[in-house]
Amino acid sequence: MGAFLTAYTLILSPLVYISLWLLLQIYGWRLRSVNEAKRAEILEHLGHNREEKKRLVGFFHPYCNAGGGGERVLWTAIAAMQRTDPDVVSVVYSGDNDVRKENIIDKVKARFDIALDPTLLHFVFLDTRYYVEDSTWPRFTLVGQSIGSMFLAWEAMSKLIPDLYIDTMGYAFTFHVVSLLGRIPVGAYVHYPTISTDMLARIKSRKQWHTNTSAISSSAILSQGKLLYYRTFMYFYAFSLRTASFLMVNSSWTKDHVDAILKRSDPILDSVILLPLLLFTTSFNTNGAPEGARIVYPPCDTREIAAFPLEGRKRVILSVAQFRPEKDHAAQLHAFQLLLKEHPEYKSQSTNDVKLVLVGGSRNAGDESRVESLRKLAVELGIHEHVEFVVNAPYPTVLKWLSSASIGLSTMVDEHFGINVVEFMAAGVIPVAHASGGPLKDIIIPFNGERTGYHAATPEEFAGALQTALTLDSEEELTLRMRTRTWAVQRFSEEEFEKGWNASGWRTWLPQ
Ligand SMILES: *[C@@H]1O[C@H](CO)[C@@H](O)[C@H](O)[C@H]1NC(C)=O
Ligand SMILES: *[C@@H]1O[C@H](CO)[C@@H](O)[C@H](O)[C@H]1NC(C)=O
Ligand SMILES: CC(=O)N[C@H]1CO[C@H](CO)[C@@H](O)[C@@H]1O
Repeated sequence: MGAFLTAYTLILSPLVYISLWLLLQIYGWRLRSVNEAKRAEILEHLGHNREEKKRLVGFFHPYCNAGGGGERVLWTAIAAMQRTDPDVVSVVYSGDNDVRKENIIDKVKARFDIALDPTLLHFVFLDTRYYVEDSTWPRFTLVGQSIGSMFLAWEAMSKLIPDLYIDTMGYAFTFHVVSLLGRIPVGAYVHYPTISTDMLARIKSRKQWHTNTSAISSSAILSQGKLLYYRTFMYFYAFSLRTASFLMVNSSWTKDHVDAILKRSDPILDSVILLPLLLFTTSFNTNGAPEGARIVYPPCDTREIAAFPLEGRKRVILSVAQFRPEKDHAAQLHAFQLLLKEHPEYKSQSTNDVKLVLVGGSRNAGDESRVESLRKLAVELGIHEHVEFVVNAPYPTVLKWLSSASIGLSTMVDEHFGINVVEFMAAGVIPVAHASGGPLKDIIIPFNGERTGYHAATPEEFAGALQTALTLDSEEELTLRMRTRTWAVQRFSEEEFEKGWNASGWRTWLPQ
């Protein structure tokens, strides 16, 4: 007990904090004082002479060579910056220290068709990426990875301090390290909140969910402990996000969550935690992102799809979705059955017949058995002769369906985004999607006050929307296809993305 009390008073002692704070200040000051030389050396290495005044924008993206959607955002942003701001050198902090700069640039060109100027791009390779790997933190993953990311950012700042730091992978906890050691402004592009208010609510209602273990959820005490863990984590996460000078998010869904987190208040934790924290934040900018996060949609590559002819489409209702449970393919079959029941003429083997085609990937045995039960369901509903399953088809086959179908069907509830719906639209396929999530808020919305597709929720509404889309007169139909394409291509274009970055105000945070 005595030892415990001593430890506790020690932790709370202002002296401990002040010494720690002093040490950090001295350390940060030392890092900053040797930074000028490092900077000059890098710029010289890139072929810029000393008279050119360059500014460095750092991108924290430890997995920059992964080739996914997050990387497309990163490289599109950097390419745009290189085009419009030749006095800015982009610095990418990457853990891919087994590859060379040229390899990464070549891969970006091959994968995304984005050409990067090597003279305006520098890589800082980090050796401690394992700190943020899942496998390093089998338990307490959230906290483990977050603390790990702080160490990774420490390595980053000890190697080079830029003029502005932008996190593009969702490591909000790194902001503190960067502000404290580098004394520079911080911004972020958030794809997905590290923890969401939904998660907290779910634990509160003590529902079991995907990271549960039966031992934890069966015990009330442990469940309370878990709630406290997530709540404290959320507290620190919100605290980190608020230190950012600007925040961008990739969709309405993410914006809703990030804004909710920014607005969240937790007076109890405030009184326990905030005071010591403030000591470390005196040098921070804490006025950040006052108006909340700004939506900047990631650019979608629609070039090939948007060249498909709009006329001469087959009477095909197309679904493009992995055979995962949440995609709710069964709802598609039920809606289609209703449609055929009300319009038996669509079953006739004439020019009038309508077909439902389900294109999708099957990743594992679970998906496979799902496809089997969907086939059975089609037989039970008596529509199997009008339904075709296209499982694990190569991409050219998917494109062939996109170029020939009339209507695109998507039934997933609360989909965060819905890239398949964007692809329907760019292809000129009239979308009919569930009235929720991204398709409702971000994608199928009026363009110049006119519709770009249909929403539905119940099987009856889906059948009704399909019927409406099938019976448009040919001029109306062509106009709708054209509008839906124009809208999708424009809204999710690189130009719109660049406008969003401009509007984030990143330039105003650079030293003049
Ligand atoms: C935003 O990022 C998340 C996580 O990577 C992704 O699931 C979602 O589809 C993205 N949204 C958009 C609009 O790309
Ligand atoms: C973004 O801003 C830069 C610099 O002001 C400008 O050159 C560029 O055209 C802008 N891009 C868009 C898409 O508005
Ligand atoms: C969603 C989920 O994985 N829930 C699991 C929670 O834990 C129980 C007991 O281990 C499982 O049966 C659930 O499937």
